[in-house]
Amino acid sequence: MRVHVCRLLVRTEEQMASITTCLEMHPRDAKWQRLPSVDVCQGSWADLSSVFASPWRHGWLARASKLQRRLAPSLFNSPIDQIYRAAATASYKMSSKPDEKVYHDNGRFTRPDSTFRNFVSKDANSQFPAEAGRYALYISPGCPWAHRTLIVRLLKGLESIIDVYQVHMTMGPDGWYFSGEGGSLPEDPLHGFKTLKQLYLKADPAYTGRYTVPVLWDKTADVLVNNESSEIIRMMYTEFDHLLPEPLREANRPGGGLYPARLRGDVDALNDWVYHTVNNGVYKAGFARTQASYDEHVGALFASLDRLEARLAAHGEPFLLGAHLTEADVRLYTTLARFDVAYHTVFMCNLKSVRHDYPRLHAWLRRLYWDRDEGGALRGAFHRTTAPYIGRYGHGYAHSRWKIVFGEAVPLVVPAGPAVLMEAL
Ligand SMILES: N[C@@H](CCC(=O)N[C@@H](CS)C(=O)NCC(=O)O)C(=O)O
Repeated sequence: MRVHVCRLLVRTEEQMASITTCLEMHPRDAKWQRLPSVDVCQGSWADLSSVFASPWRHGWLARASKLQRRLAPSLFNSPIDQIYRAAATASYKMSSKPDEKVYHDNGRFTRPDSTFRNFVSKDANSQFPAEAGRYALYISPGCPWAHRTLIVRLLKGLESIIDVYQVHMTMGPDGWYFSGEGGSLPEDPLHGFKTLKQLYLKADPAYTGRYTVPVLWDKTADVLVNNESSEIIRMMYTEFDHLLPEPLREANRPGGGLYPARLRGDVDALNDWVYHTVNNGVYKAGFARTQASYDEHVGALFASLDRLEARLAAHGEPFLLGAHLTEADVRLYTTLARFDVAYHTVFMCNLKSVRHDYPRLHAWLRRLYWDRDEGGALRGAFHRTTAPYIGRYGHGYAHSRWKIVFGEAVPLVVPAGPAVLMEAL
């Protein structure tokens, strides 16, 4: 059975604004409940306002924007009585736990696991052998997870080996799309697609998860290899080394590379709590839909930033794990580069700021950001992947929060500050 959900968005009492959502769900969980949405949709303005008072409204809003045009094209620009008739035939269900596309569980932001988990290998006989020109990364430069892959691609000197295809800085109704604006390609250069969703459905027509960046695509086999940034960057360290000049190979990097055998336990341990409380912690605070969830996660976030600051103070070395850059630095960097300009303002992560309250993290951040030496050890990787976009992070996050938390039901307002995006060294 297919179940439809309708949401009416009312801007003023006089003017029925539009139906912005009619979305379809597949009841695969016995805990889902049937709720009396039909009455609401058929009803008066007073009844409509009860939709927005409903504890279920956030679930509707979260699902709404991605699916609306595909599922309800006929409801767009319809006369109001047709909308009511369509709505009267609709009903909705709400899950007590998130499915692949749902971000919230009782007001707490949850990030579903990535789905495509194959690996490129240096072994020429493997399913995905490392070859120059064979792979492409689909990215949005605003996304911190995609940003990891951009940094490592430059750190490793993989520019001529792995292509980058950029989508628009913000998502549309169907998620990421190609716009031809602000560095985005006009369309997917391999298939002519306009959205990332089309690419995911090409990879797997039965795919029901989120259409996330980054995506590592195999151009030769025309398949999606992997959409998990933490794994994509690890492939990049070692599996392409035979295609690179000697100095760029991991074995020849200072300290033994980005994920050196002697530090693996330490890198993994650090990554683990930094991921949960910092990288993803900012989202748990910024996308929280209850005060309790926000309070909990904002507290954990700043406790971890304090811990990172104390760590740098204790060892006095330039990087998180000592004298040399490791993966742990790359993973923390993409969050801290966005911190004062987006998470502090838009995500309300504002107990402290990096620039005013964390002198060592601030120095660490600025050293990475301001290193523009393309011939140096860092190859200007942090600056080149951040500076062109940092001015748009605030807008990007305001837009995401507007979609995910407010379901686009309020005007989008973007904070102006801070006036200085990254302070000088
Ligand atoms: N675990 C994934 C997370 C990727 C992710 O969540 N990317 C976000 C952008 S920052 C995305 O594409 N979201 C699309 C959506 O939720 O529809 C990774 O690290 O690669």
